[in-house]
Amino acid sequence: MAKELKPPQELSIWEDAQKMIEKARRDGVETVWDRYEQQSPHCTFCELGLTCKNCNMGPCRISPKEGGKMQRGVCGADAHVIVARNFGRFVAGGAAGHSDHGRDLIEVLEAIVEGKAPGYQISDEAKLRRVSAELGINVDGRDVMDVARDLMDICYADFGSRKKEVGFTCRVPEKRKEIWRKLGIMPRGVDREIAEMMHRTHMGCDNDAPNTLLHAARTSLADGWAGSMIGTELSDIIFGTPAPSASRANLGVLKADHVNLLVHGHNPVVSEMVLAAAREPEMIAKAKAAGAAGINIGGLCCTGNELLMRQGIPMAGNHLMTELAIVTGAVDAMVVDYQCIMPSLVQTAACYHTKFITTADKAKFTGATHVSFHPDNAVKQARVVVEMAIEAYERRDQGRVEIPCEPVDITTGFSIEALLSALGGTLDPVLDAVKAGKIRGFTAIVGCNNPRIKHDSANVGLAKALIKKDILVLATGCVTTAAGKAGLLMPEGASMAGPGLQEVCGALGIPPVLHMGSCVDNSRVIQLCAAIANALGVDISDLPVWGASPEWYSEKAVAIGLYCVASGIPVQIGTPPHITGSDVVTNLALSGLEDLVGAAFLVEADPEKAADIMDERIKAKRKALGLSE
Ligand code: NFS
Repeated sequence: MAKELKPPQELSIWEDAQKMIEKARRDGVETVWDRYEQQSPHCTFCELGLTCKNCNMGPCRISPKEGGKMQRGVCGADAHVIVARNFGRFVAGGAAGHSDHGRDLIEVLEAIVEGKAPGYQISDEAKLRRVSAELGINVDGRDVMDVARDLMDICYADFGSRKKEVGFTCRVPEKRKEIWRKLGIMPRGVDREIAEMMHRTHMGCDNDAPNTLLHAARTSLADGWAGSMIGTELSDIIFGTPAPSASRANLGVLKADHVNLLVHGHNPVVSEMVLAAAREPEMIAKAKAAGAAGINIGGLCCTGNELLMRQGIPMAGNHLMTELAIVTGAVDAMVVDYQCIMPSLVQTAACYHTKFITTADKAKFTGATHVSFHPDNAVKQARVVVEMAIEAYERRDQGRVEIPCEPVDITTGFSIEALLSALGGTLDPVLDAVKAGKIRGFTAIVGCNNPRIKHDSANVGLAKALIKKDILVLATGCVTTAAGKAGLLMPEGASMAGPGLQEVCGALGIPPVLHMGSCVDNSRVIQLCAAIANALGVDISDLPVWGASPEWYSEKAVAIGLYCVASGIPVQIGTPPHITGSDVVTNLALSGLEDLVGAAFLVEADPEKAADIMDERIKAKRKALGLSE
């Protein structure tokens, strides 16, 4: 029997989402919330992490309490081993996603160096030289392409097995590296740690849950300090380092009289080229010839964040808005690369005139139109994509179009470089504000949406609760659009902050929530924490900082959470991963890691309660640093 539909007001806090959920129901279009209801209640064994499909003696599902005695899988694995193995592979999946994205940027850099990437270039030569010098490359007086070639080699080597430590650990405080070395979790090479995790979790290998968990930490560190960091740094070098700029957000960024082309996915390698093609006079003329006023590019999810940070392109929405964007009837084409792209989008697009276009050979969708992108053909393929959008526009039924609201203003572009330059070249003004207690601490709120949680309620709730306590919030990924729609990415949003943060925002003209980029750009967050720790001569775990992912859903989010924790940054999450079937693994995550790496996870769904707990720790950390309240 069909379950009763929940009112849209219970599913999302946003008017644009609520209206489009209603329209989807009117149009007979299924959404993620419908499928979530159909899947509920979820399998308890799976929720607890107590199912194993790693071999063909199974699948097994075990009950830890059956008859008072621990059940075991056919191989003999107990709950702790099964949970740890599953969790380890989950982290490896996330680390692989970010890092393979990073590798794609190395390949673009390589193609640039070899002159085989028309349309791509070194946009920030100063950053190329700065980052290369940090990694020990001689940059003085050398040709830019020679330096780029050396950087490319070093980055490729970070994926391999020849190193004892990945390159960017040069940014990590010495005390932290000592902890990693002592625990045997110093990241050596991205592919190596991921492959070793797959090996360890094969039947009959690592059958000691804490040992598996430590390797999960190592794998995540390879993501944060290598795969993701390479992704961020090379994106800045190739496409430009973000600087503060103004933009807009929500479904109101769609324009009824324009060709609307949404970019979705993660890697700027595709979306930057599509944007460049859409700006070509020839393409604009074609759009006008088709009766449109112009071509409007909007962003979704993290590739949206990438274009927002560097090009000021407006954000149409975050993860749970991707289907609803198409439901407006105004999206002529959605072009995607990889990650966080719901397979359902093919069906959603088929309900309208929307052309759904895939671009990555490693992420094809049955039923989509595939336009294969590579560094050597990207310029040409981007034009093909834009032309498809224009053609689709001609088929658009304006009678089905409903753009549900007006866009809101946001500011973006707070890379570390931009922050430093806004502060006069040094972190001192921020450190002084921290010492004076005007900024009591920092929290990076990162990640996703999840239909388990009312869309954006926790992302926005936590951000508001923290800024009220004079805790400066950094936003990345899908939290960006949430914070933006709530008015928190504008300097005026500081009126919602506590008096200290209000004063700092007023003096510097910044919002209480700073947009630092995509999820890969969480590498900026750990780099910033490391820089602050180094400036104060302490470890990262001594700082009054938190990470948070109130509405996380993805493997990548867990990899981020774990690399933050392993780097000494405690992390709040709204829902637990599938580990609660093992008390050994759960206790390690919630408290045991504190003893090992000086930080652990907090699972608290209520934003106000979470903010209170986070505040207590910030108080304690401030006190330990000798800072007053
Ligand atoms: Ni991050 Fe980006 Fe969004 Fe979550 Fe997905 S887009 S990498 S995983 S859902 S923030």
